[in-house]
Amino acid sequence: MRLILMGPPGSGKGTQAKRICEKLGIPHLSTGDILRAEVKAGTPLGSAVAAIMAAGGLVSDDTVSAIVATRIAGPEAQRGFVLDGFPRTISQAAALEQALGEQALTAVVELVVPEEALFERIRRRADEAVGAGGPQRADDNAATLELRLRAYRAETLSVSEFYKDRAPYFQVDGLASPEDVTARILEILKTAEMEYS
Ligand code: B4P
Repeated sequence: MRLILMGPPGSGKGTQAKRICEKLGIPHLSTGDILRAEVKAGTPLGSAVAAIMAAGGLVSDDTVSAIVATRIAGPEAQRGFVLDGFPRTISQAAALEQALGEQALTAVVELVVPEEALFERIRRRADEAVGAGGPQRADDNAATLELRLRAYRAETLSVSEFYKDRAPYFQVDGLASPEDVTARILEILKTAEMEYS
């Protein structure tokens, strides 16, 4: 099972990837989570990317592509994986294709959520983090979300087009409840596995 979850920032990729991975027992490869862990640990990589992430920009293709290539070659990814937040550019998609070699993608699922709803979700997540007494994500505010959306429109929208004729590609209404979105993705995976394996 090799799934790519796509969608704009705040569309629920992380939320859904966690649920699907728990259900299927496969690793959740989130480039955002991996990079945030590097920032938190104060590694050289974390120090190099912290400002880019806080400003809503994209980390370099070479950096994220190398991280993903190492993870998908690892033993824990041999049964499959869910990629969340990668690829975000055509160059990353080409690097992934190379890293996968003969291994086909089971499905590429795009979560569709209108921009007004994204602002509301990010505001809620920031409020919840503060309410729980924890730190709020450096990029969870309206001004930075606007920049993340700009990066999404400029770089990532074309990745959807890239996959439409290269892999089983599906769009899912990301405005539905988290439970309904998960159910729809699982249904897609079941059909895709039967049709394309
Ligand atoms: P990411 O960590 O990938 O963050 P994201 O796209 O903003 O969020 P996601 O879509 O996962 O939202 P979530 O489920 O949490 O990236 C952060 C940064 O890392 C990037 O800006 C970039 O700098 C860097 N980066 C990462 N990958 C990179 C790459 N490949 N190349 C270059 N740079 C890279 O959901 C958001 C909120 O909505 C949550 O609060 C959740 O509770 C709520 N929600 C989710 N589903 C819902 C639903 N169905 N209904 C109502 N609310 C819902």
